[in-house]
Amino acid sequence: MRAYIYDTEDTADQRAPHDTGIEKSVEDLEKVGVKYWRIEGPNDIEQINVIAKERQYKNRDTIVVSPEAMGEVYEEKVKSFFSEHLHEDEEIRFILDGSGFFDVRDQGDVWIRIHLDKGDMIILPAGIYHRFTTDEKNYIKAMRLFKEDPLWTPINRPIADDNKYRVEYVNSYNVTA
Ligand code: KMT
Ligand code: NI
Repeated sequence: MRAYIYDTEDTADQRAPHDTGIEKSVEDLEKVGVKYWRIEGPNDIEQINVIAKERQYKNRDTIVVSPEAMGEVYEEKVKSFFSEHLHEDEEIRFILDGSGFFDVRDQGDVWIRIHLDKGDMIILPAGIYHRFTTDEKNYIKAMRLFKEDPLWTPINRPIADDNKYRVEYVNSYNVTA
């Protein structure tokens, strides 16, 4: 995992690093409610099972985002994952293989780019604005865990600004936007 401020001036493809070189720490991520774990070794799935049980995740699936797995809809899918949105429930991902970027808004509405690869696990809190993209390797395999079905649907910005989960999030994390 590596997190840094995303360079919005850089007009390269969304999958390019957009790296300002300004580093962000795990503590910086915690300040906006993002949780991060490194889960390695032969009992990785058992560790996931413990977290899933504690946090009451009932369902899970595995998604592969790549041109090989998705065929001609790959580019379209990657663009849709990159539209800024929130969820009414946590978004939890465990990276099984490959790599990709989760971008999250900080308290001042600045994009933090989080590069994840195999063994990284992340939880984005309900109500945080974020987006996802593969990186230039165009391959990620991830486990997605779900609590409740409808709460997992993406709600795009700015429609979500008045959403009660957004308002709760803004109030709990001192977010200005
Ligand atoms: C998301 O939330 O955008 C996704 O699930 C994308 C695939 S998970 C790496
Ligand atoms: Ni999402």
